[in-house]
Amino acid sequence: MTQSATPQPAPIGAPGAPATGDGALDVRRVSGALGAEVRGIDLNDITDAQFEQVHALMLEHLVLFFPGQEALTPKAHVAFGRRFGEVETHPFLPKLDEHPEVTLIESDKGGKADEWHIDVTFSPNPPVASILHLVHCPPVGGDTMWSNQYLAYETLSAPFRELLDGLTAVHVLKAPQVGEMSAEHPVVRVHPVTGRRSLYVTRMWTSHIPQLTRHESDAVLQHLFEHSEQPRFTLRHRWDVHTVALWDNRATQHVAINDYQEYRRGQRVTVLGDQPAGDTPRRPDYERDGDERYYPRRVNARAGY
Ligand SMILES: O=C(O)CCC(=O)C(=O)O
Repeated sequence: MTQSATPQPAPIGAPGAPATGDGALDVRRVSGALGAEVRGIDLNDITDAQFEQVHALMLEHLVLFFPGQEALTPKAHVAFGRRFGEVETHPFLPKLDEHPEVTLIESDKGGKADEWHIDVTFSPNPPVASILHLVHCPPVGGDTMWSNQYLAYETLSAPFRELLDGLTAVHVLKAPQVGEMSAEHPVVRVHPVTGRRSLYVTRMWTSHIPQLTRHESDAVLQHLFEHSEQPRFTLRHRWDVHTVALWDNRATQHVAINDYQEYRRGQRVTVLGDQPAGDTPRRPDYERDGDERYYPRRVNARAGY
């Protein structure tokens, strides 16, 4: 398994606040699978105690929505991200001139992330979290869905989980700006703070499982994609410009629904990553004998979310 030598940032500290709705924060779950709306906080000016609560809530609900944040400044957006760790300056997606840590996701520039994905898994250190502010919404449509990858893993049968626990997967980006990037991660990731296991493969980036034959890998991945995208694991968020979303990229996938024609613009701050941990692969890579049938089937040419 290819591993990066990049030093690991310390995991974000264990939650220091109650996980549900006390203090000044008003917390309401938004679906049975994941997600909560959090009121009573101004992201332009959050206290350390509020950050601790928000962090604990993110670990519990995986996706948080903060209504009433239309006045969020890019500076405060970046500062909020920095509370979780180092923030990314994206290597090639468009950014705000004054704040290069704010990545722009604009529909008229190809910014439609309309396939299920976990952010940037083609990197050895994928982001731990992202914070997205839709500053321009279409009148209708352009919703975003998230899926709970703990649930996706926990609802598989025990023998299948046991097989997956000992496998890795290769994630590939092919983009004109950077050529090809790839990374290998456990198929089942162990969250560095909660210790829970989640499925860590994704339709947009995962190419193959090197310990299996190509045909086995294709079949297993196709099943895992379909399994993890089931409505029962998801929430669907209808945007307005007042709401900011924060998600834990280690235990969720998401997709932006491409059902609109009008301009849509998101501003995203991304918190840089850790190296996904999981079990050591129990088998070596499958011997491919140079047979082209066994080469990875899926190589993507996408924007690089
Ligand atoms: O545009 C959206 O709703 C989601 C964007 C996205 O997929 C991302 O920021 O990774």
